[in-house]
Amino acid sequence: MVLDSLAKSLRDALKRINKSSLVDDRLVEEIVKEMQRALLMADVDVSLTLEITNRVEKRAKEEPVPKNSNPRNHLIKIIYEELLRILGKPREFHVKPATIMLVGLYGQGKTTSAGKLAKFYIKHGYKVVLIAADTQRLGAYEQLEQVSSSVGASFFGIYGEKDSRKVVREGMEKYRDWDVKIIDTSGRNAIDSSLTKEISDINALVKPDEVVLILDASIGQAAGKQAKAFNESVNITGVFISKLDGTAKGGGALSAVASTGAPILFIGTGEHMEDMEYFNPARFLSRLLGMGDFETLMAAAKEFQKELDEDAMEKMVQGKFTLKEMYDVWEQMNKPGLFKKLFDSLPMASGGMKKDLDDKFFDESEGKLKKYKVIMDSMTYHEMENPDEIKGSRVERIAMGSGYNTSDVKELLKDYKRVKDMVKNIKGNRKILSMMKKQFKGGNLPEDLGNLGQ
Ligand SMILES: Nc1nc2c(ncn2[C@@H]2O[C@H](COP(=O)(O)OP(=O)(O)OP(=O)(O)O)[C@@H](O)[C@H]2O)c(=O)[nH]1
Ligand SMILES: [Mg+2]
Repeated sequence: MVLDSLAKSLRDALKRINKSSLVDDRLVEEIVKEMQRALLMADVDVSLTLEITNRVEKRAKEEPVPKNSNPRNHLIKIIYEELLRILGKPREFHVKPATIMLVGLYGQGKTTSAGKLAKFYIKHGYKVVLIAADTQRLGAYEQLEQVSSSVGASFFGIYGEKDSRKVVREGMEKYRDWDVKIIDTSGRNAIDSSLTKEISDINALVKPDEVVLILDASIGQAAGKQAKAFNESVNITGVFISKLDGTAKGGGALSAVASTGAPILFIGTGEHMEDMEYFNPARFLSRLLGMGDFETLMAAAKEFQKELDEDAMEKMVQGKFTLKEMYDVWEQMNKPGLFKKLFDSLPMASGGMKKDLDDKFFDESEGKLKKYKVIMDSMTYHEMENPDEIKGSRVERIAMGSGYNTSDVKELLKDYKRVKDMVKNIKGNRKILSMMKKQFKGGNLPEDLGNLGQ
């Protein structure tokens, strides 16, 4: 995960709050000190760090605890809200046909991010072309061509052409009917008049829907100055912070950019083409803190309540949990991710159980659920009720009947066993069960958290 050490310190602080029997001034002061240390280590600006932590301290000491909360949750809520302030406001972003110009200094990750964006749009079903407007750097043409082919996007460039405007003009004309056009422009060592002119010219030529500035997270707070300078000369619509995976300074980059008012649209979390995320401050922070995703949780809890009757959770854990039950629950929720969302929402209580379930298990996509359904459809009723009997030739028969491999059938059985163990765990733990039920009713969640994001 990105910002590992910041995440760890903040999580430790929250754990400490959760474990303490009393929330008093001393605890608040210690937590505030810990936060200061963690934020400064992550390169967050000193005065911003002090501003945030002073507010935490003041609010924690002065604000009365609301009736529907308790001192511990209230302190956590204050920390969450104050940290959220430093990540800025999310910008609404719709995935739709668009012309996107990427700008930035040398080596910030423009070309790589162009590929990631292309892949992102292709996944959404759009036809994408990448236009090689970096006519300055040797090898830029080949690099973008290679990136395009690796993500399955079209590529346009004029080999050896020095005039980027010409390339862009011809590319835009030739790929007029393409849904998404991404223009990879050339960098410079610093923002100078030649760069500003080149970008302004292309801007005037194509009138892009988005001008996205790419910033390398490892430059830390300096990202803020760059964002400001680019914004003054070319009017950027959003920022893509790349390489957040490889630096402890990410907190500095994120907070400094956010403080300029330029919205952070995406973050790059690795060298591979799928290592990109849409940036939502609330979601990012919740994940960083290991709190589960409050926003998603609120939505998921509502859905869950709608789909399952009040005691369904209890029924699920009390009755016999066979493949049939698992199928029904999945069928009812019809969203494989929901289970993880709900589970993630129980940060502290479920720690022990969570370690049994790695991310891979939860990474079940729609595809996996569909696959499992098809496989289960090839089982007899007896097999669904007695999954332990599915062995040897039965596995082969089910695989044949479903059109999948025996390894897929075995994978399903393995996942079933893990869910079953987890359910058994919940069953044996009344405290967790009642907490889960409470969470779904929203009782334990600060009510206004759902509105903090968008
Ligand atoms: N770990 C990591 N590496 C990244 C990420 N994004 C880009 N890189 C790496 O950063 C280096 C520079 O990336 P480019 O995409 O070539 O940067 P650029 O801005 O196009 O560079 P110029 O065209 O030379 O100005 C490459 O080695 C990329 O693999 C990221 O999110 N994580
Ligand atoms: Mg490049």
